[in-house]
Amino acid sequence: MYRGELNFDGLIGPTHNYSGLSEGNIASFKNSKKISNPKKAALQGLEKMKLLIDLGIPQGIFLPHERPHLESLRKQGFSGSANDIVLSASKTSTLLLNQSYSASSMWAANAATFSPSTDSVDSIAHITPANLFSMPHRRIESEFTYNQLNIIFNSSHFKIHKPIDPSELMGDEGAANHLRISNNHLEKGIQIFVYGRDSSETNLNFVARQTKSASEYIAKSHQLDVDKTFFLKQNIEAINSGSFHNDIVSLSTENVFIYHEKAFADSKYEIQKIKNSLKNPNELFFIEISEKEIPLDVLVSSYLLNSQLVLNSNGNMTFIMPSEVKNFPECTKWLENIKTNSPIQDLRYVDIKQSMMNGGGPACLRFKIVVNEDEFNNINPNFLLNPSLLARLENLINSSYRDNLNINELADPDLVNESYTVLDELTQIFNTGSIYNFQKA
Ligand code: SUG
Repeated sequence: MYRGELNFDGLIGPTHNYSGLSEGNIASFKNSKKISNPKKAALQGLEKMKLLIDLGIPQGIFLPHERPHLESLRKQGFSGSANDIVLSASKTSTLLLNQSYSASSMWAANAATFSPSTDSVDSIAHITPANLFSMPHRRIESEFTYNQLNIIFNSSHFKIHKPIDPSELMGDEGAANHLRISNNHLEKGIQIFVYGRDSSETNLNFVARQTKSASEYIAKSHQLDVDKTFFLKQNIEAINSGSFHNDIVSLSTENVFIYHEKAFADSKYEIQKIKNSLKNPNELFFIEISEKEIPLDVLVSSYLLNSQLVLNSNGNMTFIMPSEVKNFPECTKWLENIKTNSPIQDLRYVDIKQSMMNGGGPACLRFKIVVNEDEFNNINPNFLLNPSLLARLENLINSSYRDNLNINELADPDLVNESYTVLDELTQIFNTGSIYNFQKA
């Protein structure tokens, strides 16, 4: 019997690489063309999942998506066998090939938006897969995400919506732009949707991925109480400093909400509006980080707030940060004080460098949900990590993932088979039957 927070991390796939595909994501550009280590990446991801289990929080897993995604290459006119497609794409468009090979589904915070049953008028948990319109290599994730969510979550207790029809006006990036604050996980809370641009704003000179209309659409279809739903705009300065998703400059868990003073447009006014809506705002911890304490660019470079804040079995909170944070004295100084003025009492660091080099911190790697006992019992148990599943996954990764992958090797036809063999084994381990296109052909 379990109730509370549960995270689904994206298992890092065998084609993890650095292609520099994400405009506005500083790490992705900086590390473009570097040699990746898919084996290390996947093991680092599993280590983080293990930590959550050690803290008493069950851990779920999303399977990697089918990469290369030949379907998208076929839509671009490539035809023939898998080998033919990869070879001709490598000769005429490495960009299209690289997009079809991205392991970006690992960043599960972008998989979907979740609203717990306590917040919705119809008392059912709602999940909307993100359409990830703004980045071509990510746009191809939504279809498989939708299918996978339907395999994991029983429709008796979870309403899985279709992804919003993708368009310039309706860009949706999932939970990375969504916050929830409540006295405790299972009490009715408030939800904050953070968007980068109003749908009428086009031709901006920065990449604002989430649109207000998409956020409004989700709030409505999740049947949220309008008095408890807020729409905040990202501050342009934050986006331009590299906060392409809001979860790099703010985070929330239960009654703790931490944000940089420059995270939101009209921040003082908007935060006050949220406080005014609460019965007892003093019971909540609104922790603002000032520019003086930690300059915005330092916050973005350190990924301090792209961390997981979780309630541990001692009843206080554990802050799980990327180890890179230790390199920033402003952050370590700020952390020295946090224990005295918040429920955060335990600081942990994880080594997820392989993901960080593509701009994905601890919070990016997970899709967070909160469930009651009944809902927990309606989640497919094959997708929950336990010691034997962990051992099988470690075994597979150690025996079948490459130690290094240069982006030129994406043109190697052997990699197609290698990747599909791993995915095929995963479907056996998770007992899903045939879920990938190459298994259905
Ligand atoms: O969408 N990186 C991801 C990182 C996602 C981070 N997620 C959150 N903040 N929640 C992105 O920019 C890099 C892929 C490449 O360059 O090959 C990438 O897609």
